[in-house]
Amino acid sequence: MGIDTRTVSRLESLAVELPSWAFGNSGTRFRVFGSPGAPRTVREKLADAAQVHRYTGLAPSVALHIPWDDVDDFAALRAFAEDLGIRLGTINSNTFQDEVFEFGSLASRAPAVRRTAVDHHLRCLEIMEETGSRDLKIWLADGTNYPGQDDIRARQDALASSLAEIYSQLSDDQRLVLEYKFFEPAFYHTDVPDWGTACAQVAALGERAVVCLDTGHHAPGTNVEFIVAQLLRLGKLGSFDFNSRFYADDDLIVGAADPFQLFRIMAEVIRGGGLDPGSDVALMLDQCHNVEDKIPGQIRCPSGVGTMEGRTWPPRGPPGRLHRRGLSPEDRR
Ligand SMILES: [Mn+2]
Repeated sequence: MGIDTRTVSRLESLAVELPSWAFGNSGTRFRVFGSPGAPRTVREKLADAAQVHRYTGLAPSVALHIPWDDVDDFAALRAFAEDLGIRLGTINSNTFQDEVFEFGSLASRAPAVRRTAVDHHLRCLEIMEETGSRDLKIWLADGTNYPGQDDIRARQDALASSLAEIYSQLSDDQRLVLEYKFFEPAFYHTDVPDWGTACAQVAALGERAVVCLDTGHHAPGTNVEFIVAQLLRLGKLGSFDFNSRFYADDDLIVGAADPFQLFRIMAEVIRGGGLDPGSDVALMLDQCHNVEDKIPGQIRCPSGVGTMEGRTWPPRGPPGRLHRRGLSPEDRR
């Protein structure tokens, strides 16, 4: 089967957003390991991301995480990024590390907690005006650990009213993107556990509210490409967070665990028009590079997605320390 010209033009316009947090020091839930040259500031993260784009031509934008990437002057940060040949992309909110959110944020039934969580998102919308970002991405750690710990139905109503207030403040060219994950950190119920719940919540908001599908956020054995097909069919597939997993939310390099799954997913994206000119489906990486170097790790991914029309696996990219780790004591520093 030959590659037709439409495929070539699709590949030419392919763009995969990088997450700023993939460049910083990372680790497991037990320890964060430092690596030499890890960026200390958001500007250094942007410089690393620009390096990935320089090598691949596929990663022209960077997603920011608030408050991790908060700065005093976002207009200056935007200019800094543009000088590097990239732009600022999706703004990711964070309501999972502050004391006040111990028992939930947007889905909390405590009005004061919900107020704080909604205000954080309104601050993110202000930032988006300065960064020129289109998407506000929301992933919530909200949930419970035990049956009866809280009213799971009332929490859906609380979530709906929180999202409605945030959505009402979007400008015409902005989108609210709701990301689901089936468990963790909550282990009994999660307030946005699956595509159906995310879809029901955003459908109630309006056209500019869509779903983010993180490829690592499903139960083992889930047919992810079916979800892709269904969300595209409903006009609700807003964006991807690409990564891969063997067990749970492993955040490994996309396609590493099951390259053929990535092929099946991209086949449905293409069949559903998700890569057509003017499509609104945003592709992003959401990975954690713990054993591989971070810049080469990111370089491997966009090129991996870009070569899934059946050519090369593993994708080509500058070699990292992937195969040298553990051999030399210096590598352990
Ligand atoms: Mn994600």
